[in-house]
Amino acid sequence: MTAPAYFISDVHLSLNDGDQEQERRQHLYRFFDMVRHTGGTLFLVGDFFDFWFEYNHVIPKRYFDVISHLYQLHNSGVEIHFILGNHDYWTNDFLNGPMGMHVYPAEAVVDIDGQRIHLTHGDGLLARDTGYRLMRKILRSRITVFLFRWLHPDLGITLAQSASRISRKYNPPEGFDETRIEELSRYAAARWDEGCDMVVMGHYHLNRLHTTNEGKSFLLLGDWIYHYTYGKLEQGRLTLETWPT
Ligand SMILES: [Mn+2]
Repeated sequence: MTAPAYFISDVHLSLNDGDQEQERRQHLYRFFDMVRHTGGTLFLVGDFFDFWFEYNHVIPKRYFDVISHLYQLHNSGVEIHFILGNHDYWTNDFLNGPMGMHVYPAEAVVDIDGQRIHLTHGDGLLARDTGYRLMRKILRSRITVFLFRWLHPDLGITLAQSASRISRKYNPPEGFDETRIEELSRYAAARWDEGCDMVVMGHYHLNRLHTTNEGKSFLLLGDWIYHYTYGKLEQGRLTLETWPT
């Protein structure tokens, strides 16, 4: 894995490709151009797609241009690592097959630029997420995936689109941010104790970088809906950057 390393999460690329979505994608492709220019490694830290489900013979065609940009980036020599999130967990053999991406169904620990990094999308980490963790188990179970796969893709993808719209409505109110960050920081500290230097996480749509005096870092990546933030690791130093929009 070569430096610099870039980290983005929660782009939530939509299957509804209106003007706003096209504009978001243009920002993303300009970001990809920058990564191609510097070279290095790109980490997608989950919920890159708002909905990704691979059937045995079908992938969502509304993502054709995204897929093609990712493929060009891969072909230019940039290694792409995809840590799956709660919106794009259902991969099969396409992204890590012909697309040449490294796919991680749960968290990943990687060594790059002299740093050991723990990467996780971050969903289900809070104590209050008990109900969510159960739902996640069901949604990811072999039987659910098997049954969903037998729905016609036009029906399955439409169902998933409306489910994703509903789950977006139930985001916790802003006031919880500080307590959530405190709880997530404890998770990060436990990973530091295990020997990791940096913990990088998405999901919460919060952008925050905390570095201790000992040089340990915890990065919450924000998103590409409101914040357009990304992480960059260069010469052993982790920064939180904002893409100009
Ligand atoms: Mn998420």
